[in-house]
Amino acid sequence: MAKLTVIKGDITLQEVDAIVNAANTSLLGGGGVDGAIHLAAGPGLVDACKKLNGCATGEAKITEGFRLQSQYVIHTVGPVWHGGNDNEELLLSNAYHSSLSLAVRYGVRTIAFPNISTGVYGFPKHLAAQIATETVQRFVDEHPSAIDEVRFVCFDEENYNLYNDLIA
Ligand code: AR6
Repeated sequence: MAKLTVIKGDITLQEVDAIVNAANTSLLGGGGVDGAIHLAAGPGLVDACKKLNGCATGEAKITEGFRLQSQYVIHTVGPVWHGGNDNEELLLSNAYHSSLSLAVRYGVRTIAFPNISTGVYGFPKHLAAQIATETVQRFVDEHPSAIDEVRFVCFDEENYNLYNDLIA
């Protein structure tokens, strides 16, 4: 059974099979964690992304990790928070679920997630952490031997505390 773990840190430094990027629908880079991942991976990453034809919100696509420690980057797109009546909760859950499904298809056994949508996309952090942990727990329960570790990499103290409380 997979372990769910929580750390405070930088996702670009994680030694896991795949890291997940909180991208936008163009997949051509941006700020926040997306900018950090592209910077660390080097220009090969954007070249690979250009071939993917973008990504819909809640879906996921995969590339190599280029200069990263991780073999793969899974690019997903979380929803922009518009107040909660625009299907945001389901779309955020879908982003986690799609990323995990793709990971399993590529034989990924260890995967690290950032706190998708909780930066510039404005999703309330507590609700996002609940959705993330519930979606991941349900997935690993349904795929008990597929994944060894799902690591939530929190960049800010507030998310770190929220995840620690939920995982404990
Ligand atoms: N490692 C881990 N987490 C990080 C890092 C890092 N190096 N840097 C930031 N975070 P955001 P979103 C956290 O804004 O809300 C981009 O421009 C950050 O503290 O990166 O999904 C894309 O291109 C926050 O908790 O992503 C899209 O246009 C979390 O990552 C848009 O932002 C997500 O914040 C996506 O917005």
